[in-house]
Amino acid sequence: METPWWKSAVFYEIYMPSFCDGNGDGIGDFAGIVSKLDELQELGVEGLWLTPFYLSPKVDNGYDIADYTTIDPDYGTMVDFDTFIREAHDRGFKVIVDLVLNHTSVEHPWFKESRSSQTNPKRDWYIWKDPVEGDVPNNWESFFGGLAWEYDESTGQYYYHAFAKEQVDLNWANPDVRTAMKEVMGFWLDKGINGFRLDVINFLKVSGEFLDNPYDAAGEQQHVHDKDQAGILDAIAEICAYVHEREGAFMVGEIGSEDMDVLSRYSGKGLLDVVFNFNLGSQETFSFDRLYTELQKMEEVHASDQVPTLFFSSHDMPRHISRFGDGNPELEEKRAKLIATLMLTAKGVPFLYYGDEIGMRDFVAETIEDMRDVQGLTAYQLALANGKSSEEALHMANAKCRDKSRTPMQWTEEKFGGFSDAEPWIGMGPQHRLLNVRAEKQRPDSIYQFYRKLIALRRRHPALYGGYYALMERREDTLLYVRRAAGEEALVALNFGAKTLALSSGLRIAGNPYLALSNYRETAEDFGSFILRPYEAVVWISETN
Ligand code: ISL
Ligand code: CA
Repeated sequence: METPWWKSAVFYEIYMPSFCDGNGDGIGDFAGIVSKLDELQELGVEGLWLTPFYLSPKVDNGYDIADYTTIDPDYGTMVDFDTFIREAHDRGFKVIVDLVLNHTSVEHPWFKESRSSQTNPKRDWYIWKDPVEGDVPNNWESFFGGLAWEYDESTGQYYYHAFAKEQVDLNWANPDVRTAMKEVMGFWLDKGINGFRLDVINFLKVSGEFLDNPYDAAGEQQHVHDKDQAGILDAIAEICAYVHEREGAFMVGEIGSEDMDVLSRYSGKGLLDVVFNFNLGSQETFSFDRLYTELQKMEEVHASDQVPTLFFSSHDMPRHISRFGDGNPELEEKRAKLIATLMLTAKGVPFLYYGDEIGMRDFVAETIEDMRDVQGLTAYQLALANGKSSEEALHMANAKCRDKSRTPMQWTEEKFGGFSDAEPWIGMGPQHRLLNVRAEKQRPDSIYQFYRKLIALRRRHPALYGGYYALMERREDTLLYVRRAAGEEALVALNFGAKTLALSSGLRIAGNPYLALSNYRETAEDFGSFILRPYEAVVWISETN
């Protein structure tokens, strides 16, 4: 059987409103993306993941869909979408679209019908419950803060929402919901897309008993009854069977779980192709021990037919360069290149987040008026309701706010970064006049140039994406692994520590290895006496026949 395309692809996440504005209204769109496809080709990525672009009131930037088969006018028209797909395919890209199957917007016609009366045929498409002793049905909390139940005056029941109250959870126990969603998936597959990124796919089912969730010692609610429920795999298998009928269609599921055993249930034969594992890349500050432990767990748990995912930033996470940063730009760049090398050469499917290739830094809202994210704004309102001052509330909101990594892509040193001629919908990221594609193309040792070289190297060497992988060992804060494919072997050494290490003793690689990549300018090219300087990343490759 031919190896599926996604096993060798480098994916690139495009956050729709922030990539490129083609019509000058300050919001990214399809025309803008089309104008940057040559740039993406130059970078070398192959898979494009687009965040939701469907009709939406955008309470949660499109993760609240009001019509699954209409393009939101902010992003263009269906003609613009078709043009994008054609232009992307012409350049050899594969496109995956982000689909939110767990919930719809309150403005979706299905929900409007559902809420119109208790006897409406679509009532059961959502999760409605009677009040219990005049109050909410149980203690389930929303992931954005506050309770997950909203009372509907006109019909006297509560509806369930795992996220914002404008994002209503569908009832996946109802077979009509499944059928409707399969039709939606078929619609986009017919349009020529190559797969789906499935939002919060482990949330599709909630416990039918609606028991209260427990709390941990710190008073945090444990989501025991509202995700990863019995029967969830049947629902996922049903949609996977439907999608996989199409040649080469790829499915990546977003699963938020710290438990690798839970995670690994969702992918494999008849299920999702891969799932996002947040545990590797989402640490708040950098810890080599934690990184090493997570890589080991990934090795142990993933069965041979399972492929992990590798990512360190996304539209829900602060950027890793800021998160792991210490204010020293030179070290931050070195560490970003280390992370890049790990993402692109360890075992797994890499997902690069737009802007990470130029070292874009996090944005922090200075006033509440600058804040856009519903999670941040909800935290602000809850803090005020709890008697906090507006200053304290802003501080607490910023801790939750996901705007940090959602600022406009920085193409040039211009006022709005070459993203738009008009004021963008969200503030510009820090230092955008310095950190931009144009400037980084001119600097030979920029993060951008490093990514470009790394991606090209990976494309030339199957050992770096396929075949054998062994997490060898750690020496101090250095990570070592070997990769092997027919006719070639690679050794990757990543020094996440500040100490210089002499490494040659005891390290073995077949053939005559040559230095294929380093994040230092001058590196000794003799494997026999090889030394790893602070924060150095190197890739040695040798031909073995
Ligand atoms: O559930 C979590 C942890 O167990 C969360 O981290 C959750 O996985 C995450 O918030 C889900 O994100 C996705 O769905 C949201 C949307 O706001 C995000 O942007 C999206 O990536 C609701 O659709
Ligand atoms: Ca626009």
